[in-house]
Amino acid sequence: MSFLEYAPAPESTAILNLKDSYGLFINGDFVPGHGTPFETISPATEKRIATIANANEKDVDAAVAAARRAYEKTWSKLSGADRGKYLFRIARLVQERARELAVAESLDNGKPIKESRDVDIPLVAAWFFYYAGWADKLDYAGLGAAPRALGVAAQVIPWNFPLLMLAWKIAPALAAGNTVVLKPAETTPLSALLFAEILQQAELPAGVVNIITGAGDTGQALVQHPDVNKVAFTGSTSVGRAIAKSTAGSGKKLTLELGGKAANIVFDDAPIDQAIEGIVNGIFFNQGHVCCAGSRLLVQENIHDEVVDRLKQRLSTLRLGDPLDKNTDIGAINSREQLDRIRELSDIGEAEGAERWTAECAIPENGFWFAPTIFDNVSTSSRIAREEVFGPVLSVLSFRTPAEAIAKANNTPYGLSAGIWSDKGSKILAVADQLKAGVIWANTFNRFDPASPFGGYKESGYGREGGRHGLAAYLKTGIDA
Ligand code: TAP
Repeated sequence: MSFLEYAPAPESTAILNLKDSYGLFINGDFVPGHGTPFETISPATEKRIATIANANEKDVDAAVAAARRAYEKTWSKLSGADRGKYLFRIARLVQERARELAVAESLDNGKPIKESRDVDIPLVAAWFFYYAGWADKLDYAGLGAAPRALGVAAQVIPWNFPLLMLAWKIAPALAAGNTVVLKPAETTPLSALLFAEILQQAELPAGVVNIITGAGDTGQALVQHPDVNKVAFTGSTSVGRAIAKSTAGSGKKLTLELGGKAANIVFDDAPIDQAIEGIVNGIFFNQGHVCCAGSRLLVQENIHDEVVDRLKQRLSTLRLGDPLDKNTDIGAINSREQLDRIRELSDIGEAEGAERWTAECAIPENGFWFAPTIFDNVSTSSRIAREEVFGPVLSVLSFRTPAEAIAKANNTPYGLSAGIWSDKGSKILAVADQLKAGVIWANTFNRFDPASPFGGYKESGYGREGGRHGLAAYLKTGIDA
């Protein structure tokens, strides 16, 4: 089969006005860090983008102290309506600078520009607009009478949706009246630093949000700091477990958004065309670097061959390459470390007997890349069926009856999300009722909305982000008081 050739359609980076080096954003200003600075690179080219300050314990102390001062002197004194005005202002500035933020995100993270432009950044603005609306209505959120802010929130986020995870953390924290110290991931600090410039533009009072860059030890110093009241973490289950241990008994309120191994269940009465698109979106969106990715396809046995054949055809049309090209479907893997992990788990999958198929595509010379891959006939005990690959790799398993599909879907230590594809509403509801997952999509996948709570069961963590449930994580409510 031959395909139309696309001309390159690269998004210009001229809109970016990047500095050569960035300091830590503490108390409203960029200041030097006391740790050894590091470089952030483009994963698509391995070229340096900027030098980034590294926060050590002294810097973490300064950031927490700034957040504490701002909490006591300004932020807790403002009315909800006034806090809301700042959040609306931030949301509008994100919209105004959307193109610039999308280019920065794709450059630093490696995700396709069409995703950062059409999904990440619009959702960032939506999250700030949504929580701006709640800031003066906390008494009516159904969380008990007169809920109160907790104080200083320590927030640590991963690299897969850098600015969106920042919005999920900062917007509800500020709406609820808390101040914040946030640490972005080491490999993707850029959009958080541009966001700090937006906070200056919005004239947010100094110290209300502080952004400190660094690696895992900076995150560890932040979450263990004795003067934080709340810890919010998104990342791997192993780090989440360590944080749960270190905060136990400290009185800090904790929410953990961890990994997942979602089942995407396709019944034989499903609309197949839509299901194929949904499976592709479920696992190949953002190179599969998605905690709620539909990484385990459970397909009913009598349509297994048709679905797998059509998936292979569809994957052969995906375009892998320059994240800044508007035609790109699959961008770069975020880091060499992550690429090594995807390769290792894929090799294990093959060694354990699953049938490996990889879409044919040209891999660029520099940068970190992994072509879309399917493993068929995967056994439930195989490591690629149990562990999070966090890459563009789909494991296919089959089932005969709804009961078998449910048992296989729930056979995982995780419980973040799931998908069901069927023509019958009653079947969808009956199956959804028995799946142990925080979010269940029906005849769609990977849909996000600020009004809808998101979070997991079991090793996927606890607490919810989004919706009024997301506010509860940042408030002392009747239950806690
Ligand atoms: P992690 O290695 O856990 O890193 C997450 C963040 O924690 C990063 O900022 C990291 O800093 C920092 N960190 C590392 N060690 C720490 C420690 N001991 N104490 C405090 N902070 C520490 O995860 P990752 O590899 O970046 O992200 C991938 C994982 O996140 C996947 O498992 C994915 O499923 C999960 N994830 C979950 C969700 C939700 S909503 N459930 C969303 C996105 C991602 P450095 O990056 O600088 O090392």
